[in-house]
Amino acid sequence: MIIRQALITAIDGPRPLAAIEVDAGTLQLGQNGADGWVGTLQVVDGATLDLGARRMFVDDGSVAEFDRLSSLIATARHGGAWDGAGITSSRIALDPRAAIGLVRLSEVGGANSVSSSFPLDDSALLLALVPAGDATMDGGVDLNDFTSLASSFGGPGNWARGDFDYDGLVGLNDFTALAANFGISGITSPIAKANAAAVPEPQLLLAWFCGLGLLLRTRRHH
Ligand SMILES: [Ca+2]
Ligand SMILES: [Ca+2]
Repeated sequence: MIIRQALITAIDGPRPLAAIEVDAGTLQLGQNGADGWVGTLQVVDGATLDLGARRMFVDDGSVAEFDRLSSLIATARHGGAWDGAGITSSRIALDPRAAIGLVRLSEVGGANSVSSSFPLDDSALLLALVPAGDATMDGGVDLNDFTSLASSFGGPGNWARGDFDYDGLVGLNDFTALAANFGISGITSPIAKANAAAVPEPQLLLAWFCGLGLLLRTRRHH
């Protein structure tokens, strides 16, 4: 079953769909935070999918699908203004700390870490409204997220590895986004939260940042 714009009201329920295809304008999904599950997600150039507060699982976990969704989020993000076409959430205007995270479930603990009534496997993709910096998609920004970013810092990456501005690289802008939200939780919690890491002191965060700088310099010199 393929759902197009004309059937917008029909899809606003928790049922699996073969595909969502946004052909024009903006398709706004429910604001109630329910889950969605689709085989593939198509948004043509210039059209917009507004996820609201909804988690969206995409069964097609191919690299091509991941990259396509990633670039749709990047165009919607539009340098942080979140006013472009593509995949976005109108909730970000209400809470600028938020962003759309995109991960493969295998990157965040696997399908078993997600409580959902839909059939999920580890290769499925998840899009959800989370705080910028929340690499682990558990709704909070803490030491675990920093560790993900630090391990890819200065190189290529995706959301789960610390690329929060969708430019394909893990760098200073991504660290800044994480640092700005460090210690917050509770915007949404797409993934069952593991034991919460203790919130470090600000000076410790500064020490980490200095460590990152050293790491980057060391890599450049080799
Ligand atoms: Ca997190
Ligand atoms: Ca980046």
